[in-house]
Amino acid sequence: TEMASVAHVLRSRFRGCLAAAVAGDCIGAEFEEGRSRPIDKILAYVDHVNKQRGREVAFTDDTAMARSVASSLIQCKGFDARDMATRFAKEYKRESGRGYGGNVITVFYRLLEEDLQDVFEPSRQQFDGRGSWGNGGAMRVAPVALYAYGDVEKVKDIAKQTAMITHFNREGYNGAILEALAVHLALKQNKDEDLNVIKFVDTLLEKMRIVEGDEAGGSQSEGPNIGQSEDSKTGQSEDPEGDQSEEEKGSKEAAASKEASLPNQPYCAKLEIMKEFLQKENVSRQDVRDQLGNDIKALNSVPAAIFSFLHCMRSVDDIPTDNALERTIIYAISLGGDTDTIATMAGAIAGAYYGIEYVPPPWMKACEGANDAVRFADQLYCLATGETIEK
Ligand code: R7I
Ligand code: MG
Ligand code: MG
Ligand code: MG
Repeated sequence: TEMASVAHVLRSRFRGCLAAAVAGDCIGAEFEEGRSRPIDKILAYVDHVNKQRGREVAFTDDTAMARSVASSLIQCKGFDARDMATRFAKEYKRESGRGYGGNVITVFYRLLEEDLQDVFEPSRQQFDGRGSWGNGGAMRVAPVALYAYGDVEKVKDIAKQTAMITHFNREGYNGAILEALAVHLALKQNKDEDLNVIKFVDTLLEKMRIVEGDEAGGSQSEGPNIGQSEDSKTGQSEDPEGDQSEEEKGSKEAAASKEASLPNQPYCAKLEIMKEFLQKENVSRQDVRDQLGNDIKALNSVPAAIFSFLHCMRSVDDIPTDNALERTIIYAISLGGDTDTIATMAGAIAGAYYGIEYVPPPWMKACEGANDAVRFADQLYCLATGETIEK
């Protein structure tokens, strides 16, 4: 029946979301923290992944934490901050070598203390009370968009809370909200119509104006950028391209002026830039890196992930595949910088739109945790829709 097929499509999109997020992390990890990568190297690596027989490509902290988000929501049938926090910390203790962010591990140790009263306290203490602006809250948020599928306010609320367990900085948790909204919006798109990329960004802008407006001038809006270039793992100070042309300098200035015109609304500023890019015939990867960013800050990676999805709805000259989900992940990696994280976030959005049929079967085989992701997706689907799945 028609109802059954609608349900089938939605379930495929839940599965696609979490499985493509895993694939983006696993494949992107090969290139993490690298300078921009020649596309040939990435295509060759994807070829190599496709030929893995029985050997796994490992996931990193991005997936490890997303699994904790999913299993906590499933086991608690809802958001429970303490349960989720404990899962994060125990998972870190179990496998600490997954490539976690440099400072978040301090939070994990404190979360394991038995006399901890407030689960948000360790996160609040990070970076002299400013909280982390890293992308660790955003990278793991996709299961929230699935769980809260029926209610966009719940998507925002739970996304913020899950992020705040480790990322108390406004830029840190607002990045998680934006990523969750993008996954949710992708899930909700009617695939019988062509996706209007400008409308997609406008919808996000409308929502982020409220998110960032609510807090404009709030106590946390000052100071999160202090010290970023010294401490950031992949800060723009180590510019891969070395000497810049006048044009590139101009493009960085353009981004800076957008941000200046929207004070306290840095994500809205990035979405405005994204809209301009999507209206252009050609956008260079260097422009994307300069103006949207590609590093470990949530503000410099969530926009790049969303852009990757929208840009790759159409063919991309140097990425020879007809599969738009595969193209999205390869393109996200080709931006360089924090590749596992940008690719996992782009993958989650693309998977939510295209569905599991678009995740290449060799990736499902090779990527560690891809099949677990399908199980988590089915369980979240049941919770979100109240349906049961016959095996
Ligand atoms: O955000 P987080 O979980 O790291 C996620 C990243 C992803 O790329 C993963 O794939 C993994 O590689 O790590 O971890 P945090 O430790 O909270 O933040 C990451 C880094 O961002 C920190 O180690 C700092 O270098 C930097 N950082 C800050 N630096 C100065 N001031 C984050 N917040 C601040 C800050 O407020
Ligand atoms: Mg990682
Ligand atoms: Mg890392
Ligand atoms: Mg990363």
